[in-house]
Amino acid sequence: MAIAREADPVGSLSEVKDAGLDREDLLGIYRNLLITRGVEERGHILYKQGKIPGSFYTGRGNEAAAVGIGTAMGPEDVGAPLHRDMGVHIVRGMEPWRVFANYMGRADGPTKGRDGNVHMADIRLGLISMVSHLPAMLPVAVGCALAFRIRDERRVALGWFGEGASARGDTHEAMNFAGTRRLPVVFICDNNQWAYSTPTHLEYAVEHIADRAQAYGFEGVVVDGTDVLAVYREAKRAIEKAREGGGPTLIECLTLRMEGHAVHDDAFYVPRELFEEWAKRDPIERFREWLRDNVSLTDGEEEEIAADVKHLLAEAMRRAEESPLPDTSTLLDGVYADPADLHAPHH
Ligand SMILES: Cc1ncc(C[n+]2csc(CCOP(=O)(O)OP(=O)(O)O)c2C)c(N)n1
Ligand SMILES: [Mg+2]
Repeated sequence: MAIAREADPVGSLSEVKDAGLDREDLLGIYRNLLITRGVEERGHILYKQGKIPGSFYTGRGNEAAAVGIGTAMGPEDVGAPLHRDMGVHIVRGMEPWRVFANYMGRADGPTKGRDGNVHMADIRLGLISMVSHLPAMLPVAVGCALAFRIRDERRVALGWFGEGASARGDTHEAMNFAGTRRLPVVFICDNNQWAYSTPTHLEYAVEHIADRAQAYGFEGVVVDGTDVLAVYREAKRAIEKAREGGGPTLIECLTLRMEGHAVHDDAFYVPRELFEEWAKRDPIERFREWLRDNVSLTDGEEEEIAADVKHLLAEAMRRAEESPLPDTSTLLDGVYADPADLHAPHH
C-alpha cells in the first residue's frame, strides 16, 4: 500500500480557477507545451543533419511534468532542472533560439559553446545548470534553500532527479538534510520508469519513490505526470507550503520516457505495449482535449497557437544557425569563478 498521497487528476474548471489560473494562463500553458515538444523535435532534425556534437537527449512524454512545475514556481524561486525538463526552461523564459544554439555548441547558447548539449541553464532566469543528470543537483538545491533560510528570504528551491538517480547517496543526503532543517525546498522526481535500460523494479523496492519522503519527515505525493494541471496544483501547494515554513515536499511525477535514453538508444528493451499504452495518454493531446471540453478551445485558436509556435521555432532555428562557434581564445571564460565574484559576499 502506498504511503505517499496519490494525487487526484484535475477535473473541473472551477478547481483550476481556485488554483489561480485563468483562461489566458491555460492557453499559455498549452503554448509552452507545444514549444517544449517543438524544440526537441527540431533538435532531432539538427542531430540528423549532423549539426549536434555528441548525443542528443529529450524529455518526450515529460512535457507536462516540466511545464506544470515551471508554471507553479514564483519569479524569485530557483531550480535545477534536468535534461528531461526543457519545459521548465521554456516557462522561465529561455528563448528557443538560444537552446538551438546550445545544442549546436554555438557562442549564443547559455553555456556559450562550452557544452553542446542539455547541461545548460540561464541563472538570470533562476535556473542552475545541471552537472549530470544523476542527483548531483539535489544537494545544490538544498544549499540554495539553506541560503534562503540564512538570508531570511521568502524563496523556494526546486531540485529534480530521475527515479534511477534516487538510488544514489546524494539523494539521501539532500533529503535528510532538508528534512531535519525543514528547508524551503521541493524535490521533483521525474519517474519515467527507466534508468537507461534498467526498469523500476530493479531500481527500488518500495511502491513509489515518494513513499520515502515520510522517512525523511516530510510529505510525499505521486502525481500523473501527463496531467499538466494536476502537476501544477501539487507543485503550487508544495512550493507555497515551503515558502510558509512548512518544509520540503517530494513530488513524484509518473510518466514514461517515450524515446530512448538519448538519440543513440532505440529503447529496444522497453515493451512495445508499454509505449502503446502511454501514447494514448500523450500529455499534449490530453490537455488539448481538456481545453476543448472545459474552456471551449476553438479550432481557430488551436491553429493560431500552433502557427505562432511554428513561426517562433523556424525563426529560432534560423537565428541559431547564424550564431558563431565560440572563439577559442575565450575558451576559459566562464569556466572558473572570477576573483571579483569571490569578493562579493553571498550574504
Ligand atoms: C555517477 C554516474 N553514473 C552513471 C551515469 C550515466 N547515466 C546517466 S543518466 C543514467 C540513467 C539515469 O536514470 P534516471 O535517473 O531514471 O533518469 P532518466 O535518464 O530516466 O531521466 C545513467 C546510468 C552518470 N551520468 N553518472
Ligand atoms: Mg528514469
